[in-house]
Amino acid sequence: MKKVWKSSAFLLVAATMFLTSACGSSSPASTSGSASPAATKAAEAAKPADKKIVLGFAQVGAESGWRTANTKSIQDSAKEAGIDLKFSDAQQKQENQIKAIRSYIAQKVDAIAFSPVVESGWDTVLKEAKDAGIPVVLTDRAVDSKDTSLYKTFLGSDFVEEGRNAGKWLVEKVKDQKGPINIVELQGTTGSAPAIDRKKGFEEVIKSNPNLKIVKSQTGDFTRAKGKEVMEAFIKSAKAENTKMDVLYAHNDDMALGAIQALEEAGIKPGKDILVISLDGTKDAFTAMKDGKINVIVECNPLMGPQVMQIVKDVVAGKEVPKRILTKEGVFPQETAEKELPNRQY
Ligand code: GZL
Repeated sequence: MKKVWKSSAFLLVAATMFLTSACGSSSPASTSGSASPAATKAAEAAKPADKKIVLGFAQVGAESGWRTANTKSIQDSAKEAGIDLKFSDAQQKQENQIKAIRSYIAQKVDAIAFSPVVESGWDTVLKEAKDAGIPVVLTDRAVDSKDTSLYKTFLGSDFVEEGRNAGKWLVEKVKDQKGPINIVELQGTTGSAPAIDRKKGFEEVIKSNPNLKIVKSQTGDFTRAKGKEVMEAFIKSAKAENTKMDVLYAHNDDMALGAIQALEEAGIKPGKDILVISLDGTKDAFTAMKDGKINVIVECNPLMGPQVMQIVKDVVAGKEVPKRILTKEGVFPQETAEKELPNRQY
């Protein structure tokens, strides 16, 4: 009975919309011809229970172990939730993500979710989605839009706190050590929220110890290959300048693992000759930490698929969701590696 009620309500709302638009439109281009957002929302809310939600997801790329795990979590959870997922991989290019969002709008999906590769440059396309009455969910990374009505919520980690946690571990670790203590930093993708905020949080904490100084800092674009390449350049220039490198702060595991390869090839023992701090918490990084090559991992949880799907169902049903939803994560020093490794799911 409920289903019949649902579908007749749906027809009633749709009929109203049709009549409104037919009466209102002087030309197909005129905005008065489109149903009001309220009518769209009402129609969505009356979506027959058996009609599958269609979600368009624009993923950053496949640049790291973290991203691969995040993609799997999104895809598995959509299947589990009975949501029809349209998925795109932007190969870390903003223009590809914008293209994908525009195609989801054209396909009139029920909702759009994406992890913005960089913070800026989203207002225009998010406004197009809003004007089309399609709710947008930010996952993993934030945008710097001033207009927060352009998205329903941002579900992701607090990257500044992750940076602070990395800094706190280091300040404690070297509190009795004489200076100078030189830090080299492998930053994530330039302009991305995690790169900006992990740097910000780390610097905020280490300034409490004047012995700690970031002497080299460059992006490794969150990839293993680039992390190795940049670390090779750091090693070369440190040798030429005769400066020591005491700490590596890598914004993700893949860059840390690439850097570890470069260090070992140069005869430098990672985790011993140079402290290694990494973020994410992938299995490969925990294995390296168990082998003594990483000193601490600050976790960043990619397994947000179930939460994303629940949020999508809520926003399509017209329910209010919190503007900011935090993912939960921990800090794992080297001595926890052996015990924690079997628990790692990504
Ligand atoms: C963080 C995520 C970052 C990971 C990297 O939430 O955006 O992007 O730390 C990934 O491994 O490439």
